[in-house]
Amino acid sequence: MKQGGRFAQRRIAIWAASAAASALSAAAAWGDEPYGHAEPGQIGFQAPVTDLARYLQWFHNDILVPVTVAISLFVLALLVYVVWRFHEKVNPTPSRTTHNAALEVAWTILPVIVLLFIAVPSFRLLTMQLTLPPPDVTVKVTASQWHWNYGYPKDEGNFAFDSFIKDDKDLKPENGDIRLLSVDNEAVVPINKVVRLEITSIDVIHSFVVQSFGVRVDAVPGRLNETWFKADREGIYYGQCSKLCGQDHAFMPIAFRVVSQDKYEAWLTDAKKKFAAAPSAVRLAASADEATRQ
Ligand SMILES: [Cu+2]
Repeated sequence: MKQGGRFAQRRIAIWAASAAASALSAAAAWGDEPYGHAEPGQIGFQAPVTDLARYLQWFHNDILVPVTVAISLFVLALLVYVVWRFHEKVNPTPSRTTHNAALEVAWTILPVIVLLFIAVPSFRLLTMQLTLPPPDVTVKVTASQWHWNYGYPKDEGNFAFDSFIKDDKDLKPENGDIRLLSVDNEAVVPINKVVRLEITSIDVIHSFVVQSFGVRVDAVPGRLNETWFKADREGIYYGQCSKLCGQDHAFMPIAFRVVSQDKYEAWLTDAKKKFAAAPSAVRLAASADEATRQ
């Protein structure tokens, strides 16, 4: 019995020590999130590079998390108090009260106030997401099993290209390649410009997510969804398909490179030549689909 008790004590001590250590390392990593991709052990968001993502992260970190923690602690405190104050020895004859008007009004009104408090920034965020400013650049994003296709419409060059995950053997870490995120062809957009994304799919539902932009939109076959971002930092920003779409769901990363206007124009000139004649799996899949229908 004593032996078992000592083991249990030791286990609790080890558990507490490891919990404290992981909390400390998480606290140390907090506020130091990398741009554009996640790192092992990270618990916060990836660093934001659009006003929308900054607002979204403020809403989560400074409103939702504190409200959730406060309510959880309040309910926990009530439970602990009830267990301690009303257990059989302390309170042998229980009260037979079934109603308390003041208490009932309070537990109705207080949650309403909490919800209103959350609703104001929440609706502001929704408005920001859904109100599209006049776009400078439009990119058509088409999802398919299991890669992305990026199309730049007529006024930008009228070309489209596929973007596939890089095989492990093709990775060049010295060039900043990241396993499971780097792709053969990145989408390139200019800095400080409103980029409109038109998002669709040619087979099943996928989901386009780039955390640093604060963008998350489903790619639905037969439907054109729209979103936007305006990145204010150059760099490469990764995302992943976030809707279970089949066996290679985890292997269709999204990669957007944000560059200066000059570099963007230079890329456009090259890309027009490179991709104008290149076969596109999206076009191939579409024609195969037509063939089966005939
Ligand atoms: Cu997918």
